[in-house]
Amino acid sequence: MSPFLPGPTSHSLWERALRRIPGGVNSPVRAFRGVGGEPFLVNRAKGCTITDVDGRDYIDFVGTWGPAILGHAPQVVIDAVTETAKYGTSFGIPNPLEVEMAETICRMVPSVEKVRMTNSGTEAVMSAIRLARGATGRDRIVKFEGCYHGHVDSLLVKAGSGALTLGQPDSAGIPASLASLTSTVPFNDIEALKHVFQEKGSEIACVILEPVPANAGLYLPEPGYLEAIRNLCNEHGALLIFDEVMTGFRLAPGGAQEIYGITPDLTTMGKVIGGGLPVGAFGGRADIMDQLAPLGPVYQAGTLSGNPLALAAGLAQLKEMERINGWALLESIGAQMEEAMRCSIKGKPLTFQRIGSMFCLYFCGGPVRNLEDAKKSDTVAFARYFHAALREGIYFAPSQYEAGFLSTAHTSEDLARVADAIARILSQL
Ligand code: KE4
Repeated sequence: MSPFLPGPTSHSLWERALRRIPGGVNSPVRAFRGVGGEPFLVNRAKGCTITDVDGRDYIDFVGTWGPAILGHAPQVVIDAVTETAKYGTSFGIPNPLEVEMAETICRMVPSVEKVRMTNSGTEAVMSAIRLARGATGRDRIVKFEGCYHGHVDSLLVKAGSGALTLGQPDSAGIPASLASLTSTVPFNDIEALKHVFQEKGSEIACVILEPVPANAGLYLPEPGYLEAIRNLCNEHGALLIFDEVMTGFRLAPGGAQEIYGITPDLTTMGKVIGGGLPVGAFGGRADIMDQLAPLGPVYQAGTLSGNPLALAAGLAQLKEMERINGWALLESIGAQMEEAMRCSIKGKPLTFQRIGSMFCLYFCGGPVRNLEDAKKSDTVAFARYFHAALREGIYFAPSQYEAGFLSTAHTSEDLARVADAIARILSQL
């Protein structure tokens, strides 16, 4: 069935989805549980516009949760995937695109001396955690409240994103014995982290964090905080893992670590480097990465790891971002949005926070520095805002605890239209 011909309505498809897919969705955050109402189904997108199956257009500020940095269906990606697919979709044998992607990632992210591809961010994080444990011979992991690192057993502890939205930051199905090996601390509180290291420093294999936490909205590391974490890891022989699945290749060519000047031991990546196709990657110091099979004792594998279509899409996207200096454009677009949003929220109990092309409008006073602050948000008011925007053809992330994403496809005219709508909506909330 062509995605463009009139077909089943969004509602009828949703009814069918509910019968055969848990909660109607293949990922919980899509279910609108954080905002109420019935999700719509989309079967086409171009630039910054998504179109539901009933033909309604929306300006999209989710960008399929980060991959669509050039907007949806950029021609360079479509061409790369179409051309590559003519020669096969998967080989299970080393292919040239894997070499080119590895060299590209290592060039753009200097802390990454070697890298391995996976099929999702979760898989990248799961692998990095196992590698950290195998390389150090230690079992304990330290993570930060509200950070989300995919649905990895050891990390679904006080997690953000959908887990937080659904009020299940500690998932069922995870053995207490495993969760007990994960210590959590508040973000932007170096004393709390120092305390964990004082108590258990010799047990800690790694500290993993989103250098810019964007799964409880969006808040930023305070000056010196990331450096203090780096120093504590050095002092205690723990590895520092930056989860840059969302920030990587988006905030800068080299991600958040380029902006903040911190060198992690391992980095997890995803989203942008797949151009919208399934992808993840983890990489870092060669002496650690060489602990991986087939060289070393830490096993890790994947049938479709290094898939040629995903890598063709990701490489096309990275090359285009470099060709147009997309990061400078994203900063300009982000600054325009920030200026408009700040005008709209003046005098209201709202907080707008942004870095580059990632942002969050919190329905609480600010600044928002950590999960505790973020949870002060009025999620009922946020839900009203979300639906009012949707009625105006504007699609924000369906949860207060998610970040928004801009792309190079968002134009000044788009942002001006959105600013007018948001100003009107917020004045009426
Ligand atoms: P995936 O397994 O969903 O590809 O990546 C997991 C992941 C890892 N690390 C970070 C920092 C992430 O943000 C994510 C996934 N991001 C969410 C958005 N908050 C994906 C959306 C979803 O779960 O459907």
